[in-house]
Amino acid sequence: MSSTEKKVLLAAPRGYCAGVDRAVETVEKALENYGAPVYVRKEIVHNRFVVDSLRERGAIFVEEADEVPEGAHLVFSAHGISPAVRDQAKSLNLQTLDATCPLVTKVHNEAKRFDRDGYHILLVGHEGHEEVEGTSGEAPEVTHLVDGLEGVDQLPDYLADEKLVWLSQTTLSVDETMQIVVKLKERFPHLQDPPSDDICYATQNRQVAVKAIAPESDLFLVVGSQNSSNSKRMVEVALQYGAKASYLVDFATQIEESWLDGVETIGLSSGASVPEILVRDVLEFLAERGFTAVDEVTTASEKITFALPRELRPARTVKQAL
Ligand code: 0CJ
Ligand code: F3S
Repeated sequence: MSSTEKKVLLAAPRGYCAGVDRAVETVEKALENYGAPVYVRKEIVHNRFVVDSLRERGAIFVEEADEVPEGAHLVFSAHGISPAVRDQAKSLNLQTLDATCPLVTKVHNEAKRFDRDGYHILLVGHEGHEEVEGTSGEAPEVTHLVDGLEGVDQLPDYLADEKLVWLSQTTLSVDETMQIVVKLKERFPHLQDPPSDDICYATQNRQVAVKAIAPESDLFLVVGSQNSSNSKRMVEVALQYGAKASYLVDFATQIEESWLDGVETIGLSSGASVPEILVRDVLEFLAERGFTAVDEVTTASEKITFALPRELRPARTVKQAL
């Protein structure tokens, strides 16, 4: 084999996680069962192609529940909602379907429990992200956002006898979060760890796969949207682990020809909200430019699936006793 062969190293796992699969199917099934339109609060997942495709099939995306006609069906997005949003939808008599990822709900439950037990919660996450808004809303009085390393300096002084725990958004950089926690513990040595990882399995697995490929990559492409936290983190991780350049693209058509100048090895992956068809389009685009060899690099296998919201599960057939 020539040492100058152009090739693609394709990361696995990549693309849809179990929570996204469930959220997208929730909207699809709702359209099928109830007919269009079905309303969705915020983007069901942070992916342009997914949102546009569902819109074409009759989903109407709104910012808030008060934009939805009384009695209509409203789906809550994968990123979760605060109790205030749930209450508002109820008061408006909407028929709600909750597509919040169960791994986000797990963090909500931790926040509720620590609030009940008298803790202050330091929530590591990105300001303005819907997931952080939802989780903070579970315990607004005691939750303090820590956005990046600088966020640590902005916190008030907590006394040593005040109970303190950190939780996080599910889609952060694992390495950056650990750096933030180290800094938090320097300031607050009595800070407690969460009972289990809040950064979800899918976010972690996608970052591990990027780390395996990045050192060999002249260019690392991540398919994903600009507002997708987990996809953006993958670009950062690729650069930190040695990729010479890295870009986030929604579509193959956004790849600039100049990015390929002098490039032999391209790393390729996709965020947790990205359908595989978009990766296939990128592979086709690259093959047309001589990158025909594709090696898949697998660092984990994912088997996890989540059941649909109860309202959309097929009715159970009860066996008649003989
Ligand atoms: O927060 C989540 C439940 C992740 C959903 C999947 O990814 P995406 O791109 O919709 O959202 P993030 O911006 O949180 O990565
Ligand atoms: Fe859930 Fe993680 Fe996906 S929190 S929606 S499994 S990125």
